[in-house]
Amino acid sequence: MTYIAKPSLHHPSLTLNKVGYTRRDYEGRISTLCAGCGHDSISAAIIQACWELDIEPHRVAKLSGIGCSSKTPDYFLGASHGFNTVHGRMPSVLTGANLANRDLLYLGVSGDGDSASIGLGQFANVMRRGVRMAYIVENNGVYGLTKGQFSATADRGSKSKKGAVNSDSPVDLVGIALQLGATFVARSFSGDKEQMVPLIKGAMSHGGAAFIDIISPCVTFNNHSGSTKSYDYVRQHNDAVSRIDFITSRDEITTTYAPGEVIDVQQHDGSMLRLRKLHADYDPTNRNAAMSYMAEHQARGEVVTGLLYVDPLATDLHTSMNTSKKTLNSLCAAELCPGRAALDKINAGFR
Ligand SMILES: Cc1ncc(C[n+]2csc(CCOP(=O)(O)OP(=O)(O)O)c2C)c(N)n1
Ligand code: SF4
Ligand SMILES: [Mg+2]
Repeated sequence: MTYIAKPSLHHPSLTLNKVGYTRRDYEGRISTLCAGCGHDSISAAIIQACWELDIEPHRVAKLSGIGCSSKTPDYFLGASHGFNTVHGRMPSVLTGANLANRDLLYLGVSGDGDSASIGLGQFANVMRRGVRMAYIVENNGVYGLTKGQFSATADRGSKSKKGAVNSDSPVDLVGIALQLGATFVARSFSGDKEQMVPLIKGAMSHGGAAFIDIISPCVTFNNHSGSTKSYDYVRQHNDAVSRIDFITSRDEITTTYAPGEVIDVQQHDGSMLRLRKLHADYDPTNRNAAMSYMAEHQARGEVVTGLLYVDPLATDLHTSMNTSKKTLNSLCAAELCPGRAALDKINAGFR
């Protein structure tokens, strides 16, 4: 419960990362979510990823909308910047914050209702603009917080806990992100921490818009037979395209897999995504091939997980807008004012 404070004292033998923090320093308050909710497993993976990446907590800004999923930033990275926005409006607030301060690492956390229902327009625009961020949707196919109505990602024909059948076609956020130009697109499952942690590390080190759709079962309203977002369904239909390792530029890079089975993708910051292919025909650097692969496998009822697409040379909104390299609050008056001659020229252009 949030009113029970976690003890701030750490055991002196806890391991420190390279910037001097224990894993506990990346935790937040005690979760108020239902026991067994997939969202808590995602919070644990975010904590692990940020600790292993040696990120100083004050360098992260976590933003969310409204929903059980959007409550979770309270439960991790308690020493980071945070902003809980209006339902479905997290992407525009994140975009503004990012443009004002390009030095922070932006982590957007949202739900399928927040991003695919009310917030679909904002989701689409933040992806097509290439805002540098790691955007995670904790996808359970329902509005968990408001008691289990179908969300826009619920599959046609899937059943609610009370037996109602969903007759609408689902919104596929992975397909939209791929189509609109996101440069790192992945899908994972909250029950697979081994897959989630390197994906989150890769997304947080990526140079552009990184999106991870994480199927995250709602144990209270959407974990029955008839749901396609339940623990049992995803375990039975999960088809991983690759197993991923994340290697920071500081680590020694060694090859541990047999040649021919491994693809190394180096990101702009020097970090390496090492993919052990499970499907020989899968190429995560080909956007069109990724889109048709996803469509084919989805039609067979498979939930494809792993790193689906990455553009290692991705650039972001700052590059396309040619913005100042400095954060807005560090620009002085002389840098903000172009000078009398330049202003006269601009004014003359309006006459
Ligand atoms: C503008 C607005 N409309 C509706 C609501 C009611 N509401 C709160 S959370 C929510 C859905 C949340 O679903 P999702 O994003 O999937 O999160 P989950 O709880 O499933 O993690 C809705 C409809 C609201 N808070 N604000
Ligand atoms: S209602 Fe569902 S989504 Fe919300 S905390 Fe409970 S299990 Fe998680
Ligand atoms: Mg939901």
